[in-house]
Amino acid sequence: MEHHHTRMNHLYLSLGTNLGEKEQNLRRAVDEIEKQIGTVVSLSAFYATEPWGFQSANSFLNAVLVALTPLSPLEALERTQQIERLLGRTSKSIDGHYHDRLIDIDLLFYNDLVATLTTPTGEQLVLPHPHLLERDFVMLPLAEIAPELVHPVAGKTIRELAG
Ligand code: PH2
Ligand code: MG
Ligand code: MG
Repeated sequence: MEHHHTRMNHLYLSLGTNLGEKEQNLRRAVDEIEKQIGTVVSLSAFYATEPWGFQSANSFLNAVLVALTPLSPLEALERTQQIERLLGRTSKSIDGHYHDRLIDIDLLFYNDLVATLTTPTGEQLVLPHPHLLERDFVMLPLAEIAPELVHPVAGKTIRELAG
């Protein structure tokens, strides 16, 4: 019998929550990512962080993970958005105005892909995530699990960039 191997891709995701049972929200998100996207090969600690880019009384819990996935970037985005809805997220940021949320799952890197992709509904997916370098709530957990990862645009490692 012939064996067909699906090519596995390294997908880096950022998770954030600042409402409800935050630790449980992150754990449920990780479980669903395992079920719907692929094996989670590395997961950072959960970092308590202050809201960045908007005012809120509700502090965040953030984490970063790497999953091995057979999915394309747009398929993975569709699944992350489905998981956000499953976990109770009702609204998205509009024009860069952020708000409190039960769960946010963002795509950070897909292998070393540099691309802007358009979803069937006309949204844009930019990879690598265009704001990750300026955000400690992403860079610190990322430096924990992937210090040697080279940012394909900056051409430097996460360790160098987080320093
Ligand atoms: N997410 C944002 C905006 N601000 N701040 C923190 N601390 N953590 C986040 O996950 C976060 C944020 C946009 O999605
Ligand atoms: Mg986000
Ligand atoms: Mg998001």
